[in-house]
Amino acid sequence: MNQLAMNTIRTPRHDIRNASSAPFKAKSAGRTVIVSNRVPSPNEKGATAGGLAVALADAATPGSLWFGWSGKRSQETSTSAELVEADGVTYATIDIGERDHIRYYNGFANGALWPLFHFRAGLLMFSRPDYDAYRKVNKAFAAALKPLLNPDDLIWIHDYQLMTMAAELRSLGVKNPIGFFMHIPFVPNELLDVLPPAAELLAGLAACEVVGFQRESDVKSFLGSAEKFLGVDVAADGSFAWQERRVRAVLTPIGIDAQKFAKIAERAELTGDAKRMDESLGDRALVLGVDRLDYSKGLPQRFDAFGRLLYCFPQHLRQVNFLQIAARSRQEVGSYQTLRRELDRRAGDINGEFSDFDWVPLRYMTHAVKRTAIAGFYRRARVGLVTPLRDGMNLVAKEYVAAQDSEDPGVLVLSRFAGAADELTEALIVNPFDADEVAEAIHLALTMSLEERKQRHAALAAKVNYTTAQRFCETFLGHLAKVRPN
Ligand code: GDG
Repeated sequence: MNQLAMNTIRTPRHDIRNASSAPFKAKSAGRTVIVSNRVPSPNEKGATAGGLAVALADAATPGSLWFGWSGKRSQETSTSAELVEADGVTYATIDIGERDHIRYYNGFANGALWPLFHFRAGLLMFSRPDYDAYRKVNKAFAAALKPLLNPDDLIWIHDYQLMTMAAELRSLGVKNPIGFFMHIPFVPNELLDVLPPAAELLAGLAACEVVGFQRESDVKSFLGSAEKFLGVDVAADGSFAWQERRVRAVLTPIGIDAQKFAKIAERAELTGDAKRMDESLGDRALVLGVDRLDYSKGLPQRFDAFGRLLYCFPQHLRQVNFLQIAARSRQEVGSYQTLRRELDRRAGDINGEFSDFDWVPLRYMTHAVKRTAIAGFYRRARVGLVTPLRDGMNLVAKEYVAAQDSEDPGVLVLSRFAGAADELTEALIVNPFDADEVAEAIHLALTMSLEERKQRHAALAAKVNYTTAQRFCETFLGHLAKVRPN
């Protein structure tokens, strides 16, 4: 591929002087129409577990429309939406049929796309009926959205569950600018090749004018795959011609509302949850992991690394507690059930090996915790362990940095396979497959001087305060607003 094709559009990074705090309004007369698999209920906007809903709360400004699945499974997939308005935002949702949902969501999206796009081809379960249901649901989404559209709307589709929706909208005659943002990694064409409908999925994305990614390597993989499967020529600016439009790949890493999160964390120190945590820890240091229970997050490897810490650095015995919050997700998918059993076993092994009658090193829970409590735990934690085997971005890493007390901050240990590692270079960057390397990083974090902790944290906080959720929305929609109608 043309080397210059890598020069994709980039936001100048980390200049916090230019970070605006005013709510974003796309420079277009039309509305922003957000499309995502799940639509948060209006009352819990921004409060749900899961990165996408949290980050998109900023794009759902008054006047916008948020379209997607209601969360309800019905007899059949509906093709007309129910509308609810709250705070000036219209939430439009459809129900998905029970059987379609099992095949579309558990089957193709989470049984085939999720593992493959996290570089786990060995876990991929492809079946033609699952893929047919995926196409059917994407088509139903398009059919239900079309009557709600105005000609000057900007349509912004999110994530791997909806890769063919833009193509369905085009075949219904929709001419509006369409953008797509991929929250998870994109794989090199050699890996994508194992997926039978690879070319159709790419054609689905190529029905958009703007396709956004978390990392430079994702942009590169997408463009390389477009060359291979669609036979296009990629130009120096990272764009290519496909059917009657130009498709542009852009780098728009996602972020959080760091200032708001910092305030939540500060206030959380005063809550009952924080006090209970303090009492239970005493003088011991807290090492913390917060993840959905997902094999991409590297939890078995993380448990092993903690075991290696206790074995190789016995000075930490009785001085440290590792809390892993691993909220259950996708429990209908077999590989998630297997992971849960595996973690139960490893947690038992570690606690059996190292516990004393009055000290248990590893606390492991699989139910979700309130967002405020999590913010307070981040602030209390001397070490934030974010060690996914592969992750689009990982917002937990950014939340952990935002939650710290800048006068006595904790240390982030971060996998180099998380998108966040491209930006958060002052974290202790590790290879999560190497338990000893991660154990050494935890040891270093636990023994790091206050001065070094403050230096690292100041640099990280500046970045997290720059690449915010708002800037992410602003940058992506800015690209989309520039698209000229066909
Ligand atoms: C996808 C991509 C990308 C976690 N446990 C609880 C809880 N959480 C919250 C965290 C954080 C969010 O969920 C998780 O966000 P991540 O970014 O870490 O991960 P994914 O859900 O896999 O998100 C990812 C993201 O999309 C955005 O583009 O960064 O790479 O995989 O906000 O705090 N929240 C509550 N209770 C929990 O127990 N309330």
